[in-house]
Amino acid sequence: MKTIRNWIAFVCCVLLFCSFKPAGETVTIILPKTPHGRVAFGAEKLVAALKQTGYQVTTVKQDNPSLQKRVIVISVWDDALFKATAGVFQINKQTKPGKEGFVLGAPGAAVKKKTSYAQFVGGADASGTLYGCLELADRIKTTGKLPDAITMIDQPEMVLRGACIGMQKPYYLPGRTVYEYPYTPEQFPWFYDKAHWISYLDSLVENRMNSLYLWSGHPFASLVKLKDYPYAVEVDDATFKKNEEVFRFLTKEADKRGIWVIQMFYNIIVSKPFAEKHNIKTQDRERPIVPLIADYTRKSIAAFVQKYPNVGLMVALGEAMEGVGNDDIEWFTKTIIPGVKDGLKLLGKTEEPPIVLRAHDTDAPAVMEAATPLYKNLYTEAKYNGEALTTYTPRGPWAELHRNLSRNGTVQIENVHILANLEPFRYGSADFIQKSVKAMHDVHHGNALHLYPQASFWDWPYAADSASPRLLQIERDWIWYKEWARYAWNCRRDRNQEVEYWGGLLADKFGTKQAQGKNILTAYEESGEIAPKLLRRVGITDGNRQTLTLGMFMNQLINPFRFGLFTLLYDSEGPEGEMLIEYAEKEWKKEKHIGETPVQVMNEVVAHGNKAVQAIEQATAGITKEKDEFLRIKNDMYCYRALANCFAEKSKASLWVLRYKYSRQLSDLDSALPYLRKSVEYYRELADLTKGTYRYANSMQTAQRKIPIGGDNGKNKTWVELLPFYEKELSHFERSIDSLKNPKPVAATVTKKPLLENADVTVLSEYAGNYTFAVGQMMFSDTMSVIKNYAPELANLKGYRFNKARQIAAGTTIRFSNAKPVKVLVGFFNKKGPWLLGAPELETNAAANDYGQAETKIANGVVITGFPAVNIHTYSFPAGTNTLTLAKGACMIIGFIDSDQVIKPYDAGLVPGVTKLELDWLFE
Ligand code: ADA
Repeated sequence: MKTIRNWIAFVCCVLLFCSFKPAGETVTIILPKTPHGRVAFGAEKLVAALKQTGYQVTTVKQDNPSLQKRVIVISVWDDALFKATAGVFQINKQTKPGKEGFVLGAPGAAVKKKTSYAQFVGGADASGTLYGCLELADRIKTTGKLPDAITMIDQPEMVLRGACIGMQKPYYLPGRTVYEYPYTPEQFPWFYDKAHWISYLDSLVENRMNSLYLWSGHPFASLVKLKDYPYAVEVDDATFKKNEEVFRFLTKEADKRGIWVIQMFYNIIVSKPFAEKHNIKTQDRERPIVPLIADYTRKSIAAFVQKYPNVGLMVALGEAMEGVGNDDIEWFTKTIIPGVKDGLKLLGKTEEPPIVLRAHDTDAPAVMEAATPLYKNLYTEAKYNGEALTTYTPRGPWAELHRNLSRNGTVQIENVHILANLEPFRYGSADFIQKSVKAMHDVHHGNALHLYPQASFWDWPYAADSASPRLLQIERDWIWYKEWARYAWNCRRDRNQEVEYWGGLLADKFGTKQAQGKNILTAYEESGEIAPKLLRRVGITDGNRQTLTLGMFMNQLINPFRFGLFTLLYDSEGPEGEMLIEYAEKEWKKEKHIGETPVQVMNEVVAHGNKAVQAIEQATAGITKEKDEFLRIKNDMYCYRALANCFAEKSKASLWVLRYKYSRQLSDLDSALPYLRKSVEYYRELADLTKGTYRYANSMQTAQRKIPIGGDNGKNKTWVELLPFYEKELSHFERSIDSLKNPKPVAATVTKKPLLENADVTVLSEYAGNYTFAVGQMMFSDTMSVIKNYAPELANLKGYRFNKARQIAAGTTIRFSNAKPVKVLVGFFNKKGPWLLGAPELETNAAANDYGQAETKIANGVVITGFPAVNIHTYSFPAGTNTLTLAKGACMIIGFIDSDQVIKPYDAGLVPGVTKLELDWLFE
């Protein structure tokens, strides 16, 4: 790192303009006799820039050139051409730049006399030479002329600078589940479009990106055939051939541009035909490692490495495999690494291709410890701010994990994952992004970037705009890619110059003046603070379980724990500060506030929204190019303002409602009402602004989306669809206040919950007896803990007792048959502990809602001596014979109920020592 910075500090640039007119001037490009593909590609780009500017260009390939004419010598350090010419160009051979670096050199006096122009491009390696050519080409394009002389040395700061594409869809395919998308022309027509690839790869290289990640659950059955498992292939022969051809084309074209293709896959997923043949599930988190699947996976990897030796692999050890414990280590060290080594043996090679280990849903430091003695070329990767962009001041345990990986691995890659809080509006804050990249280095100690699309990850290559024909992400979100890439190359750039730089680019794009370009940048930077600040202060999760721009319900603001608050968001992914509930409590108790408060954030986001709108308005008059796109940016700024205002009003309403919890004064609820009304007005504005301009807010359109509301079957993805819910919430609140003011004989306050009744099931597997819900009952056969308190509606249920030690060692399985659909009530202890089973968590397990189990149905519903309080979730099963398999760890099987018994989610509040007033009924 330090060396890189020193090198960058070396960068020195002298730019003098030529006096002659380019038209008709001839320039000779001298290339090595047998140039590397990347060098030839760089030269092509340089030639194109020269021709575009009016030069006549001749290209020669020779290692010992005469330098009589106007020449540009292009070489790689230490090649014959370099040796023959470096001296003439006064290149100090000792000052070789680092990996991917380059030198642009001006001639010494002797050559200067003979030629009115000469220039030298020398790269530390082929990629460096390519980047040197691109640098020169950019300067020609900007000034319209060949610069007379440039001396410059430069190299990237981050060693990997990559973007990713999801081979995934917004919906599940019939009969399949998350991540399972075979590579076919029906699903991914763009994958077979070579022109699309070329323009994408060109945009990557233009941004000096050097890696491209393809994300898929199980790519192997679309790309390799195995002798032992011929039936595993899941595409027809013609498609298989096309896939081979496209993959080869892609890797070749990428390589030319200095881009390394990396195929990502999830574990343990098998192909659908493989699963059908063996009568197993395609993925099953609770399934232990079985020899058949291990063998199939190992052979798939070996065949892949053999066939595509220049493709790297990226592995998610979690998802579809339990996230912690020895299985991950076993799988990585005994299946994946051996698979890669087998492939190398088949190839007769010893040079190890890189393997990137994702820290997602696994104990990556432990896996690295076990794997490094076995394999040298390992990288690690972890999400920068979860599946969102929330801060450039990361901290806490998540930052510590990054530093740990950076200490112990080779290179730690910072993953800007799905931007669940930015979807779908445009994002272009150079300031936020530059600061984030600095934090990646300085706080996380990362030295590589893996960048997701700004929005619509699941809908590649399209953006969410309603525009027709559909907008392409790489075109719409050009500034997103450019900003990250520019700072991945070098984040230590002077801010004032950066404002000029981006202002200039924007002015150019929209055919306006520099001042207006800067206004557009201001609009991006002001709006760019809104979503990060909102999510980190009032959000439920950093995961794509929440779509922030669709808003939030009152209960999510005033009772976030009921919705499975993901605490990392608060302790790692933002500055220290307070949640609404904490702020309200402190206000009531007159305690000192700490750090960033929600009130402060709400004032700030409103100001950001106003400034963004003001800045974009100031830019409007001068726009002469790309007017439609400018109007879309403008609309996004108005959307952001409406969103910020809506959240601000709703937060004010929440604070009054939370005050009521302590004061019990109805006047506090009265005070909340106008704010809630105002928030609905702003939401209506947002719905109007997005009607006809956006197809959707979120691109993952499945039941995995939970906040503000379930996204089952592609529903609830637009603001127009959501508005009635918010209107209903408001009228419900109005009625609730009325009923409190005019109590009827039975006040419409907290209604008594109906008793839950046992469903008719026959349990076929072993368990250790039943218990009833009564104080003093034991729910584990090997532990003396007893029930201390429970939600009254559980009173009739028959619980199933298990041996806790066995649950911890082997998990919990219960097989049963039922004539009618049922739900199993499972209790999860609401604190994390090494031997406690964690509740289903969509942040780390995309299949965590397959049985409808993600949401807590009754929070704090049972209290047991010596244990944290219990949150109750339900798993739904159809009629028939079923098995519920839970991972290792202690949990409670509370009973079976008929599917049609509805449990309206709420917090029973049986937490010892906490004053509780149920407020949720006010809004739903
Ligand atoms: C979560 C998220 C998925 C995916 C995954 C991952 O499960 O819901 O959409 O992003 O993480 O691979 O990190």
